[in-house]
Amino acid sequence: MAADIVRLSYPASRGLGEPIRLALVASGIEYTDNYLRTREDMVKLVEGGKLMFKQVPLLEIDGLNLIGSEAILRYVCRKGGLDGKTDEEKVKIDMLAMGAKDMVFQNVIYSRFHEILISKEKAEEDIRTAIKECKNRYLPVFEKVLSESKSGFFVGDSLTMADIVLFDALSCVNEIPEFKEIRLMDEYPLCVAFIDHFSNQPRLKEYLTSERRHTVIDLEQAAYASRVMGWLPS
Ligand SMILES: N[C@@H](CCC(=O)N[C@@H](CS)C(=O)NCC(=O)O)C(=O)O
Repeated sequence: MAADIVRLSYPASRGLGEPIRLALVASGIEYTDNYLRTREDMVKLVEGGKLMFKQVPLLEIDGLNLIGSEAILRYVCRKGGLDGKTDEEKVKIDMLAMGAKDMVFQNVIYSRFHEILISKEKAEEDIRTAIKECKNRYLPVFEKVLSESKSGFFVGDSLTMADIVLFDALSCVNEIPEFKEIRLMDEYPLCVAFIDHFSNQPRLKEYLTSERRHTVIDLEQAAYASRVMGWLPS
């Protein structure tokens, strides 16, 4: 592959790939998606030797094979100048990004996989926990940080990695049917306004309204990703 080609290998879903896609778009870095559609695609990639721990996402960029979603995201954000201007900004970005990721991955996104791989009861328990955690631990904090922001962004006066990971997490919470049903986000108007603010940023607006933007995870996507990863038989 030519050294100037940037290519992201991941299933055709948001997952751990989406913040990387958003960071590439926000940084103005052109890339192609190498969607893993089948188990064979994943096995071929593993056998190709580019995946340090036999896991995706993989970003091929600058002649490097980058793995680890957080390492990749930081690399892209550094290239795009989205990594904060001072040490204080950088550590705030990391802290907020960690909270945002914990909010959605531990219970919300895993619930879809648990429904397929474990049971519906486990998935329902995940969602109950997720609602409690969102209300008691995460969303009030994000709302407060935004109430103190003069720029409309989470850290400093311009878009950073914190906004990318927060957007990924908040848009997931905003779109998940169980959360919509109880109108969870109505209690956090600044978080809702942030989703809109982020969606209207240059370059991101075009991406988010294009067919390249995947829908929020559902059971069908979880089953597809599970087959690609080998957690379910093909
Ligand atoms: N810590 C890694 C986790 C990556 C990961 O679990 N990737 C999954 C897909 S979402 C995978 O490739 N699983 C295949 C396997 O574990 O064999 C990261 O953040 O990139």
